[in-house]
Amino acid sequence: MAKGQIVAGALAPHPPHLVYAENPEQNEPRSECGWEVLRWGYEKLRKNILRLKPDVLIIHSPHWRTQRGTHLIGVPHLKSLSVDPIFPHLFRFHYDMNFDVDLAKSIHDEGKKTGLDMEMMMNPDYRVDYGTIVTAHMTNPKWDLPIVSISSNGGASYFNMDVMQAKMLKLGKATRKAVEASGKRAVLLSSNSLSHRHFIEERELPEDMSAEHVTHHGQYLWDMRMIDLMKKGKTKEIFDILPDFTEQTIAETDGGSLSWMLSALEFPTYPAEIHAYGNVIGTGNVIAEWNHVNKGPVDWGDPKSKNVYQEASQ
Ligand code: 2X7
Ligand code: FE2
Repeated sequence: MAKGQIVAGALAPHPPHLVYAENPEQNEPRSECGWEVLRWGYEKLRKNILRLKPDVLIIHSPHWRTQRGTHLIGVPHLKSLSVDPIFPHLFRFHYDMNFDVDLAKSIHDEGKKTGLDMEMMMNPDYRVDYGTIVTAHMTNPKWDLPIVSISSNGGASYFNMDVMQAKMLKLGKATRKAVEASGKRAVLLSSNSLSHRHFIEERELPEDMSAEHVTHHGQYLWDMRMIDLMKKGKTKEIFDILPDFTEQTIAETDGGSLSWMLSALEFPTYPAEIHAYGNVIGTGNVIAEWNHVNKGPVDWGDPKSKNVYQEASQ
């Protein structure tokens, strides 16, 4: 069996507004439009990573928070209704999802070997969190790839960010080992926004884009600093400033999704491709891709980029 590989990683945020604005048949509420820049960014991300012919999407979500340890969905199929607790008028999504339980179990086993507290989630009536669903839908609206769903862990609030980061370093390594042993091509998705100060009131029409902007300039500066580091390939520096960033922007990076992904990608030093930046109810969101086969943004005029995709189709 050929060695498996992580073909890409992406920062793939999950504001339910993006699904609402797309009007897929699975979501009950209807919208007129909204948050186009981010939605067009997802279109570009999708095009690039699906062309890499992945076998599986691995999603780490801050909205599945397990206080003790890391859990992975261990049942092959789940179908139900997901309602966003804060935006139930935007997100009532009928999901029907398949999970790659073999790969989830291998990540679980590899994590255990490194001393992490790991658990397989075996409840057949479990309700999947909206973070995982939004990221999965926006990345692959055809839903034709299985998912590995990984919980985030409460280490940052029980202890501190350093404890959480140390755990995510290990979880990233465990994920990489498991993917390599699986023979599969995996895309890693870190499901989180950047700056996370919400407005506390919503416009009557949620998709009224004349009201959408970052909560305040200080938050914007933090977002731009993070994006600049992504573009320069300085992912170790991102990891190092994450505790400060998280505190100053009350970001959901305290859940560890971004730290996990950067560790699994072995802290890329090549530039990420920034597909979009945009605000959702005041929060900052970036769609960023680390093309791990091309080792940098895809340039369609460059034969090296084309080869990456040709190899994937063979
Ligand atoms: O969970 C979220 C989020 N991360 C960002 C914006 C709006 C809603 O929900
Ligand atoms: Fe969130």
